[in-house]
Amino acid sequence: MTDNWPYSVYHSNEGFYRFASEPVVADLDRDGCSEVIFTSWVQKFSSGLRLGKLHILDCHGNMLYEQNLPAPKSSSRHENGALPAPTIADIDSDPDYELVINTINSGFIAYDLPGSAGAKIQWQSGRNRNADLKKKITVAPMMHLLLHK
Ligand SMILES: [Ca+2]
Ligand SMILES: [Ca+2]
Repeated sequence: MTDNWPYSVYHSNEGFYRFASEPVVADLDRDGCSEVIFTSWVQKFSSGLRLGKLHILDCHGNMLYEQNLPAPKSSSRHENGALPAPTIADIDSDPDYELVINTINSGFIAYDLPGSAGAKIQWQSGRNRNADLKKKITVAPMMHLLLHK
């Protein structure tokens, strides 16, 4: 299969700029070709509605899935999107993983990742901590920053 890297989220026919978040990586269906999962956000607008998307690419940079993120919660906002990397985690204890996304104008959202129960998670979040999930995480340095601001 032909590689489609670099993958561009900007398409001039949309008429506005679209930017991409950091990615996470997982072979969701364990076919040996890892999926690259990220979100996008859009140029600010004063009217109309422009939405960022959830993007899932295959290991060759071909789009497998794209879906608009929700509309802004406030009617005074005209755009939505997500800047940080999504996080892959099982948040409801069903067999499949979910994708948790921090959006600009609609809060935290979560999507099911159907059929992902046996997924091979390679890069789980923006601060990838899945190298050893059983290992205790130390947050002391960040706590220090927060407490002594
Ligand atoms: Ca795959
Ligand atoms: Ca789940």
